[in-house]
Amino acid sequence: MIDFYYWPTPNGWKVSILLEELGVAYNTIPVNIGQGDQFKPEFLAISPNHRMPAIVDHEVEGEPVAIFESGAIMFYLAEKHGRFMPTDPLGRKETLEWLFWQVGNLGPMAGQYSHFVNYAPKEETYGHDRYKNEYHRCLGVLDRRLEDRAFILGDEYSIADMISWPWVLIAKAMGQPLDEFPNVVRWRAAVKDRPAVQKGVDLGKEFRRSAPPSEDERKNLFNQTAGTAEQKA
Ligand SMILES: N[C@@H](CCC(=O)N[C@@H](CS)C(=O)NCC(=O)O)C(=O)O
Repeated sequence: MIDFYYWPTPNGWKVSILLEELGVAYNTIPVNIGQGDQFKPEFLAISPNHRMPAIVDHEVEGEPVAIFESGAIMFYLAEKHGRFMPTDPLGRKETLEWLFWQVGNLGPMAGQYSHFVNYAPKEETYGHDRYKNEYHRCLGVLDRRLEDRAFILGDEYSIADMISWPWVLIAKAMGQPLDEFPNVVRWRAAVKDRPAVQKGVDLGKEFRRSAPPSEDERKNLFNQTAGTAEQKA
């Protein structure tokens, strides 16, 4: 059994989608990031960067294995189950390139853009425009990659698609139309059609935010410093 530390956000969906695609048994442990669960010492022992998603794999020889960072989790699970990732050295290299691209580019740029769209004072335009442009640039990279491929790695759907898709799913909600990225539009629809993807995105939907964050939630989510985890412990 896998313990899955999760909250329904694009970063959480990457792993819920993969777990659903694999059809493995998992036990969801909600990490309410608005309430500050990400700073609890027991969670930090699993995820030292106080971010979800994280997993603990109990189906191993010896002590259970804790894994944090979505890219590492997805690589670990794909390798363990021998699915959704090529096995030849060049194919593995390409998988790693696109996983690193997502966690180092598309994810953070979209995440910061979302922050400026949803939470920053409206007069703050420098940060908003900086991340809007970077997100736009990443969509262009993805569109070019998909020009002559059905999926990011080629003909086969893989963890590279699962990790990138959630941050493209929410493009329109963030005010970024996709019309100028026709290959991304085609790919986004093909991935969305998969029943496991729908199940992954629906996981914990009852916890999704329906209103702007309260003052307490803003205190937990924003203005974090190196001392925050200590103060909360
Ligand atoms: N690079 C990390 C990013 C994870 C991340 O940023 N998770 C957010 C939710 S989308 C989180 O846990 N936020 C808690 C906080 O901001 O305090 C990954 O890909 O796993």
